[in-house]
Formats: sequence, C-alpha cells, structure tokens
Amino acid sequence: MSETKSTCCYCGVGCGVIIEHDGDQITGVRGDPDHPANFGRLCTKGSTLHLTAAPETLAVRAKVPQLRTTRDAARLPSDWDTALDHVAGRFADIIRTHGPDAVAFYGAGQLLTEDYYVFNKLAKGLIGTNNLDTNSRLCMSSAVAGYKLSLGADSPPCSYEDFDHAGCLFITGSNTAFAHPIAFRRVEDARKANPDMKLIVVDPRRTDTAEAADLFLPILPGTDIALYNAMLHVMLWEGWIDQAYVDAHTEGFDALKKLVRDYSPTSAADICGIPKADIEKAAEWFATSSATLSLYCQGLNQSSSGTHKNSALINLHLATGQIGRAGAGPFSLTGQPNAMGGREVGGLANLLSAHRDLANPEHRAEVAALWGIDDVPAEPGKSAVELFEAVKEGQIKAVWIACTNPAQSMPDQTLIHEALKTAELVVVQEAFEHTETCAYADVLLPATTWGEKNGTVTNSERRISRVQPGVAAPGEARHDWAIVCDFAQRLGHTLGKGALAERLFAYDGPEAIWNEHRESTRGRDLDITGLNYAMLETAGPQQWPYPEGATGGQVRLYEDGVFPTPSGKARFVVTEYKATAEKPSARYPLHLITGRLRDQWHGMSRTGLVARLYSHETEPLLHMHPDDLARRDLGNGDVIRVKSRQGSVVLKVLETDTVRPGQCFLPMHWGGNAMAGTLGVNALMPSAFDPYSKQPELKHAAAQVEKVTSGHPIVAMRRVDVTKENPYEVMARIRTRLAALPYASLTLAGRDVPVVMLQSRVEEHEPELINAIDAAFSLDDPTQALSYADPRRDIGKRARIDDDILTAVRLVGETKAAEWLAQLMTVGASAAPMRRWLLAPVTQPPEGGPTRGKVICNCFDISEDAIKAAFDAGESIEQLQARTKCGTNCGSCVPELRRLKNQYRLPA
Ligand SMILES: Nc1nc2c(c(=O)[nH]1)N[C@H]1C(S)=C(S)[C@@H](COP(=O)(O)OP(=O)(O)OC[C@H]3O[C@@H](n4cnc5c(=O)[nH]c(N)nc54)[C@H](O)[C@@H]3O)O[C@H]1N2
Ligand SMILES: Nc1nc2c(c(=O)[nH]1)N[C@H]1C(S)=C(S)[C@@H](COP(=O)(O)OP(=O)(O)OC[C@H]3O[C@@H](n4cnc5c(=O)[nH]c(N)nc54)[C@H](O)[C@@H]3O)O[C@H]1N2
Ligand code: SF4
Ligand SMILES: [Mo]
Repeated sequence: MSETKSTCCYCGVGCGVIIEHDGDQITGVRGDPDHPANFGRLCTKGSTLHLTAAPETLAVRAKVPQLRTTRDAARLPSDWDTALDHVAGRFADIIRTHGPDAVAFYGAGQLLTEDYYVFNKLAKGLIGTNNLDTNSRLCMSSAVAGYKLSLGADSPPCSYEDFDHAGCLFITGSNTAFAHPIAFRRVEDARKANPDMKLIVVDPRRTDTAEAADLFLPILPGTDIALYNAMLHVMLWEGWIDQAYVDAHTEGFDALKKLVRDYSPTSAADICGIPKADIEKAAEWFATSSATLSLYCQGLNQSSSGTHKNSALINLHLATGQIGRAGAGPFSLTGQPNAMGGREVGGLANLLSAHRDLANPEHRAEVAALWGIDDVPAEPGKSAVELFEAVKEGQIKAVWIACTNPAQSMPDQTLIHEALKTAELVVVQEAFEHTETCAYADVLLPATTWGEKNGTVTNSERRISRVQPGVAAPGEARHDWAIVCDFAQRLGHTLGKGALAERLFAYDGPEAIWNEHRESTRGRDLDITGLNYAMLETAGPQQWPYPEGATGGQVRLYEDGVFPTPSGKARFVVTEYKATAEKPSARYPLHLITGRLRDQWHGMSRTGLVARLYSHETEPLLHMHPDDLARRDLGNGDVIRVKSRQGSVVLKVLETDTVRPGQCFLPMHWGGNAMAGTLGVNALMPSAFDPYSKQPELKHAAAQVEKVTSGHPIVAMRRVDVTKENPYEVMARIRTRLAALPYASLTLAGRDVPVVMLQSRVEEHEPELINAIDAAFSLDDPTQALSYADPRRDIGKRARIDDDILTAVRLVGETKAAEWLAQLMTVGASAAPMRRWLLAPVTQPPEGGPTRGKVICNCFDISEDAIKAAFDAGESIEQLQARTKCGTNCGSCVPELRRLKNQYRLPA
C-alpha cells in the first residue's frame, strides 16, 4: 500500500487529501493533516472520493477514443492517431474555409492550471481565435468583473485565517454549510473561540447556513442591491462611515452617496421583504464591528446584475474601511477546485495570461512576446451563452468541450441541445462517458481525472496546491494537457504551421507548462516567480503573490490601502437596484430559485455513482412552502409539472418551510440522465445575462406548478450485487428502455449495496412497457417473483426474494409501500417476516418494519427519524453525539442537527 498527497477535486475550499492505493487501485482517502485549507478534515463528498474510483466505476469511464464520421452513425472505438488526425483535419478545413472564429473551445474550472494554460495558448496563440470560454462564465465571471471594477484587479484579498479575526461575518448568497463545508467548519470553530462574533446571513431560503445566523435576512430573490444600498444609507445617516479611509484610499463616493439617498431602510424593507429594523441592525454590525468579513458566492454572481451585486457589497467594505486588515474584506468563495487557476491563466474569452486583458493592446503585445508569436487576436471571443448561440446559428461550426457538461449545466437547455445537434463537429474531452453532453460527441477523447492527474490548482484563498497521481490512467485515457499539446502539433502541421506548433507546445510534462505560466506572472499582481513544484511539495501549498526572493506568500492584500487602479485608489461603483430578468406574473406566479445539495456535485457524473450520496436527498424534488401546496391542492410527494417561459420538467414536490410562500427551490444537479425524458432542471432557466460579466442568471426563473394526474404511478427498484453485476450498466440498460416514458427519475439508494430506483407514471396500462421494466429489474420470470395483479384497477405488483433478501420490486397503480420496501432492500434485512406484507397497500408494515426518513449523518448512517426521536426524548446534540457519534466525523450534518433541534420560522 502507498499514499499520495493530492487535492480534492470538488469545491474551491481546496482541501488536501491523502490518496491510499496499491499503485493500481485507489482504496481509500483521508484528509491531509498538513494541508492549510482543511488540516485533515474532509466533508461528505471529499471523504467518499475513493468510492468514485471503485473498480465498478470503470464501466462509465471514457477509456479509448471514440469516433464517428457521419452524424447518423454510432460512435466506434478508435485510437489516438486516428481520432486526433481526424479532428485536426476537420478543424483545419473549417479554419481555412471560414476563418479561425468558426471554431470554439468550452472548458471548465475543474481543469488544472496546466491544462487551462495550453488550451488558452492553442486557441489564442496558435489558431488565432479568442473563442475560448469556460463554465467559469456560469460561476465566477461576475466576481471577476466586480473585483476589477471596484478594486482594480481580480484578486480576492482575504484568507481562511481571517475567519479567526472577524468580529462580524456577513454571508450572502452562499450556502457555505453545503457548498463549502470545510470552510464552514472553520467558521464554526472561529465562533466557538469568539462567542461575540456576529453572523449575518442573507439568503431567500432558510438554509443550514442561515440556521446558524445571529441575524438572518431572508430577502426576496434578486433584491440584494437594494439591501446593500440601504445598509450604506443607514451607515451614512448614523455616521458609521470611515471617512479617513474613504478620503485616503477611494474615489467616487459622492456619486454613490447621491444614489443611496433613495434607498431608505423603509423602502428597502419593502423591496426586500424583510423588517426595517433588521436592515438597520445589519448595517450597525457590519459597520461597527472590529472587523467585518463577507463571504459570497452564486446568490450574487448568477444574476442579471451580478457584477453590481458584487460591487454594491464591496462598496460597504470601502465605506467602512473594512478591508485590508485581519478579519476584514470582501471574500468571494470560488466554486470549482480551480476556478481561481483558470482566471490566473486568462481562461475566458475576454482575458489573457496572468490577469491580463484582451482589450488592452499592451497586454496583447506582452503575451505575444511571451509566446514568441506576432500577435494575439484583438477581437474578443464569445462568452458561454453567446458561444452556443453562435454554434446554433452556424457561425461556429466546430466546438471542443472539455471537462464540463453543458448539456446539463447551461441555461436554456433547448438552445444547447439544438446547438449540439446543429454543430458540424462536436469534440468532447471527458473522464466519464455517461454525461448528457457525451451523447452529442462526434469524437470522444478519454481524459484522466482525480487520482490520476498531475499539476496544480488554486483555491479560494489564492493558495496553490499540487495535484498528484496515485494510480495510472484507465485504458488509453490521457492527461488533458497532453491531449491538447498533441492535437496542437497535428493541427499546426495540417495548417502549414508545423514548426511554430512544435515550438509552442514542446512540453515534456506539466511542470514545464507551469514554469512558463509562472514566468507570465512576473511583475504582475499574482506574481509567483518565487515558487516551484518542488517547494509546493516540500513546504506545502502556498498563497500568491509569492515573487522571487519572498519568504512567504501574501495572506492579505491591500493592507497598505493602495489598489491596482490607475490612481491607486479603490472605486465606489454606483449600483442601482434592478429586479431579476424574469419576474413572476399571473401565469408564472412562483419565483424559482436553484442551488446545491450537500452531497451532490453538479451534473453528478462522479457523485451520482455513489449510492450513499443520494441518501441526503433521494431524488429530484421541487421544494415548496406548505401554503403554496395547499393553495394548489397538492400533497407532499405529489408528482407535478413545473413550467417556466423556457421549458418544463416533471418531478415530485417536497413540502418544506425553508422557502417562503411564492418561492420554490430546485437543486441544480438533476439533468436528463436523472430526470429521463426531460432536459433536466436547466430546461427551465433563461439565458439572460449580466451586461458586464456576461454571467447568466442561473438562480432565477418565474414558474408555475400543476399536478400531474394522468396515468398511474410506477416504482421499480433493484438491489445490485456488485460482485456479480455492474450497477451502472444496469442503469444504462434501464435508461435505454425508458424512451417510452414521458418522464422518469432514475437514481441510486442504499449504502454498501446499491439499489437502482426508477419512479415514473405510465400513461395507461402498458403491458409492453411494464414487461420491459420488469426485464430490466430482473422481475420478468414469474416463477422467481411474488406477483399481484388487479387489472381492473390497473394495479400490478411484483417482488423478488433471493436468499431471504428482497432484491427487486415493481409496483404499478398503487405504491404506498415503496418507501419501506426500499428501506428493507437497502438494509438487506431478512424478508421472511415481511413476506405477507410485501405486496400490500400499506405505508408501513404492521410489524413496524424499517422506515427511517432521510439519512442526515452519512458517515455513521444516522437518519432523520432516529435524530428526531432522540430530540423528542430530550437528548441534547452533545448527548446524541456521545451515544451515536452522529456528526462527529466530517461534521457536514452538524448545521442540520442544529436545525432539527431548533427550527426558525420564515415570515409569510
Ligand atoms: N455540495 C456541493 N458543493 C459545491 C458544488 C456542488 O455542486 N455541490 N459546486 C461548487 C461550485 S462550482 C459553486 S459555484 C459553489 C456554489 O456555492 P453557493 O453559491 O453557496 O451555492 P448555491 O446553492 O448555488 O447558492 C447559494 C445560495 O444562494 C441563494 N440565493 C438565490 N438567489 C439569491 C439572491 O438573489 N440573493 C442572495 N443573497 N442569495 C440568493 C440560494 O438560495 C442558495 O442558498 O459551490 C461549490 N460547492
Ligand atoms: N440552474 C443552475 N445551473 C447551474 C448552476 C446553478 O447554480 N443553477 N451553477 C453553475 C455553476 S456555478 C457551475 S460551476 C456549472 C457546473 O457545470 P459543469 O461544468 O457542467 O459541471 P460538472 O458536472 O462538474 O462537469 C464537469 C465534467 O468534467 C468531467 N471531468 C471530471 N474530471 C475531469 C478531467 O480531469 N478531465 C476532463 N476532461 N473531464 C473531467 C466530469 O465527468 C463532468 O462531466 O453549473 C452551472 N449551472
Ligand atoms: S470542502 Fe469537501 S468538497 Fe470542498 S474541497 Fe473540502 S472535502 Fe472537497
Ligand atoms: Mo460554479
């Protein structure tokens, strides 16, 4: 057995992990006690990383290049030479005929810095197009634009250790407890050490993060700017402005002062739907605390006024001098593990290497000189939404997608799917071949992924960590940077620029690429010329800037009050409040919000492989307030159709008072794979975007909800013994048989033994469809199954027991027992005592069989019912933890334990 130090491939907290392996197979993972982001801790996702690399997951890995030469043909296994020569030939043809802007690249903040760097150089340096954008456009581009507008550079000024020095923490548009769990553990620690610290949380929903707040502001969605402007209004009125700081280090305050006169707390209370007194209290705590740190994420960025939301918040820091000191500053949390690294190398259609701007001719000349080429194209490239629009319009003929799944994650999925159908050539560079986007690939290039890759990433606090391989690539998969460099040289030769391409892409490994990137930062705000790979390995991860000769990275920026603007002063931005692009109307009365679940990652290509990561939220569910359900005569668990102006999806409804009446919440993870028959959640989202950052408004849509009453419910489930069968192959088989269903939810359940779960409605009694489902669930042999049929009532049921364990069930027409049957199956208890009840219409077996509610503590498998029972019996959180260990490992569920103990009510 060996161990390799690396970094978690999920969120921007950037936790260090130690990969346990035998050289061939990853066997375990634990937190790296020496890593300064997490000091040994991991959340539910990080601590199950090894399960995403279990032997059976090889079934869904992309392992060999695949190719089809005509659209109607099936993709066939190929080899690297054939696949890359084919793509080089097609790219060269298109570039020669239509110019370099007829091709485009769409990447991701999950690529390593080295991968990103060569993609950028391929597009902007060799081909001569700036059509290189990434999913960071959906994620961080408003934060980038906000920092640059207000402070002059895209450099988050804070660090995690600032949590320990803050007197007031202002968390807005961030569900830190779910999306940056280990950062939230550090916030919890800081509050324990400093009980006087005030925590303010701004979120339309009562999230687990909000549950922990001293002051919770459940603003109406999209109304942030009105709130921040009103807070500034109060600060001015009360004399809480740090005038000396404003005078010495900022400009533009007068124009802003004029604007915020109109934002009285009374008018903002009305716009935001919160009490005036709470706005005043928030302003007081923010302005008068010893140090105020704000943490923010997609609740600000993913908005049609995302840039100004960022700037309106930064305005508050500048006006009160809450910046450039320990514990103070505007701290944008990055989403993806290398969202920051992508920005460093200029991986967006409007950026260039080392925080340079494409629009700046000097910057273009500097990069051209660094690369040894004549020039970098001046014409800005297309941003994500514009890029896919251009693909659909036929302006862009070939699109190369790497490390992202736009056929799930982009807004307006109808447009995206049409674009991918229209494109002349779609190249997909992926680690897992079961994503929605792979279905459109003409060429699928298999990439290595976490556990196999080698390079660096930068986390939210500007800290660069090494990513190192424990095991070899599966099949013929190659590293992303290597695929790009190989392709670049082939394309160069085809285009008659062979010598140039060979020179530009002559790297013998990721370190050579990183060293070139390092050189590009010399003298810039993110200067890392004092670092090298060996240092990152021996001295550990380091923060930038870290120029040559420095003895350490910089923990905090702007301590001297000098900002990277022409005048050296930070800028107040006049930020006017504008409503979300989509507003509820009589026809679409609900404000739909999207966001994240604790245990799933984006389109679920990785977390969706791990059965236990479904136990916290088992299936696609629309979260709705009880009043809204009652108004529509809906009950918890009813099947509904959600419609927006863009599209519709069918799923179940979850009754919850964590959203206010008039709003509803949909997790962003469920795509067309999990919600078969639909285009997934983002079928509903509009592609309106912020004018400065071009980041789409993925958080907000107007929606209506109606009950689906046609047809009969069907539930089918099957326990998969991974030593005999592959669960993902079982799911794939089921998926191919689902074509006849109008919609279906296809998920996993269970813990050590996965259970495949299908839920849908069949329009009428369709024996062929039901036979097909029975076949997929191993229920087609009547001699092997218990059955019950009442054709006149359209009820039919089957159950199968193998070795005294319930292994498969299918219920049509009447599905009351589905929940406890699933429980019985996942637990794998003896089916004998339940045998008489397996096909009965009972929500609970009379013997009091297993029902437990959702699993709250994933580490120790402890359910909501058990926790509620303990609290009902008078146990404290500490007593529960002492007895069951609940929440004592990764701690991800501690906020939820607190919520169950102490419910907070939202205003109507
Ligand atoms: N578990 C998990 N963690 C993740 C990820 C994941 O997929 N799963 N993805 C990572 C990535 S890439 C990202 S970008 C981050 C995202 O991290 P976050 O932004 O923290 O997560 P979200 O749940 O998308 O949105 C945060 C909150 O914004 C609130 N919100 C919605 N509209 C508004 C508004 O108008 N104003 C305010 N103030 N709040 C609003 C939502 O209710 C939600 O609770 O998470 C990272 N971490
Ligand atoms: N409605 C709504 N939509 C949203 C959001 C929201 O809040 N609401 N959030 C948006 C945000 S912030 C983000 S960041 C996006 C995320 O959206 P995506 O970028 O689509 O998210 P992932 O599913 O993480 O896609 C990454 C893909 O890369 C593959 N992969 C993993 N490792 C590697 C590797 O090393 N190399 C290669 N080549 N491939 C690899 C994975 O299998 C996966 O398919 O979603 C956005 N969409
Ligand atoms: S908080 Fe969780 S998901 Fe994020 S880096 Fe750490 S272990 Fe990974
Ligand atoms: Mo993101």
